[in-house]
Parts: sequence; C-alpha cells; structure tokens
Amino acid sequence: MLGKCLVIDKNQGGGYLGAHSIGCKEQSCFRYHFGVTYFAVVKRLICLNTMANQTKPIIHGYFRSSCSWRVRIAFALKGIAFDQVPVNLIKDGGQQFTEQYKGLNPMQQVPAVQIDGIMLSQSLAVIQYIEETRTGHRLLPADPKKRAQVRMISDFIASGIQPVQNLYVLQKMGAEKVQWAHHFIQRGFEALEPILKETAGKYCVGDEISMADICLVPQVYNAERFKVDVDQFPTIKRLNQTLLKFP
Ligand SMILES: N[C@@H](CCC(=O)N[C@@H](CS)C(=O)NCC(=O)O)C(=O)O
Repeated sequence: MLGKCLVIDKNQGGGYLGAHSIGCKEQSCFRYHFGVTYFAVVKRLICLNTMANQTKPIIHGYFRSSCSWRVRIAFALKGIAFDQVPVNLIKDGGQQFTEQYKGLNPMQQVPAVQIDGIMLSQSLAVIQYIEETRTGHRLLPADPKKRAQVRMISDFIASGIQPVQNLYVLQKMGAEKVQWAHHFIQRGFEALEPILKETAGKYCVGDEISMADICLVPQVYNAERFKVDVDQFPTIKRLNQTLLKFP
C-alpha cells in the first residue's frame, strides 16, 4: 500500500539531539499508520533511484507534520532512499526551537532536508528539486496546463490551508484551536472541491499521481483530525480514498 511511507519509529517522538537515522522500507506511502505498531517499526526504503549510490538525503521532520509527510511521500514515489532525524514539535516545548535546529531552518519548522550538499526547507521546494534532479515517478505533469493546475492545487493546500492550522498558530488560539482549524480547513475545502471536480481524473489532476496528491492526503488527515466532515466534499473524499489504496 502506498500509505506505508509515513513510516516513522517510536524514536521519531524522541529527541532531536538524540537523533538517529531512520529509513523507510516502503517505496511509497500515502497511508498514515498511526498506532503502537506504527511507532514500533523501523523501516528502510529500498532504493531504486539513479542517485542510489550517492549520500542519502536526510529529512529532519516530525511524524505528524503534514509538510514532512509530503516529502516522505515524494521520496517514496521517486524510490529515493532517505534517512530521518526526528524533530519533536511538542516535546521540550518544541525541538524546532532549539538553536541547533534553528541553524538548519531559521523558520523553526519541519521539514528541513539535507540533500546533495545543501539544506532545503519548504516542502514544495524540496519536492520540485527532486523532480528536477531525479528520475522515477514524475511528480509534475509534462503538459504546462496540467503542471500549472498541479501547482495551483498544491498552493491551495500548502499556502492557503495548512499555514492557518499550523501548530504555532493553534497554540495562540488556546481553547478555540479546534474550532479555528476546523473553520479554515472547511473554508479551504469548500474552495478546493470545485477546483478538483474540474481537474481530477483518477487523481487530483488527470490520471497521474502528482505533487497535488502528495499535498492532499496529509491535508485530509488534518481535516479529519479537526472534525471536518469530509463527506461534504465528494471529490476530495474519493481522491483520498483512491490514494490511500495506491499499491
Ligand atoms: N511551508 C512550509 C511549512 C512548514 C510547516 O508549517 N511545518 C510545520 C509542521 S507541518 C511546523 O514545523 N510547525 C512547527 C510549529 O508550528 O511550531 C513547508 O511546506 O515546508
């Protein structure tokens, strides 16, 4: 199942300073494995990519971070082996705020990705970098119109929805945080549904899995987490269900 790439082990909830390498055995993954077994598993990605012999990229991320999840899915779809270093966004007041992590990503957000001798943050930049430098499953369509639609949908989610339900925003909202996140995800999905109705085939844009799908699945997970009734959005629901079953 494509979903298995969310793989993280229990140490992902551990300390950033006690970081270690974790890999993922699955080649791809949209499904969110959340539970005891999920945490107990350490997996290593089987590398099919042409960059296999080079140093593996390292994702500094957090298991529940939708932005880290996007990058894990993209690497998995490309068949790129990677290691992970856990940055626990909750423990110790948030390990993203340590001076050490700030050195990696001054925005104090995950993911930060070490790849090919550079440090990249911003999940969509990472995804587009690997698209431009790696072979394997194409994450942006060849057709310019479809490519623009993929970027549009990705930005709907990555710029329009996710930031307002991000942890540091919710922490400012106190007791109203669930209501706040619910409101903005609902509003975002109301806009996204008619767009996807137009663009979708089997996947978000036509019949090829793309960066838009990579963004959609973690966002639906967050929607469900904040009690948004995804049944109101039949296209989003169908796409998510299809993606979760991706072999
Ligand atoms: N635009 C960035 C957003 C990164 C982001 O918001 N990361 C969240 C987790 S998904 C985070 O690190 N939050 C930490 C916090 O809110 O303190 C990306 O796409 O990578």
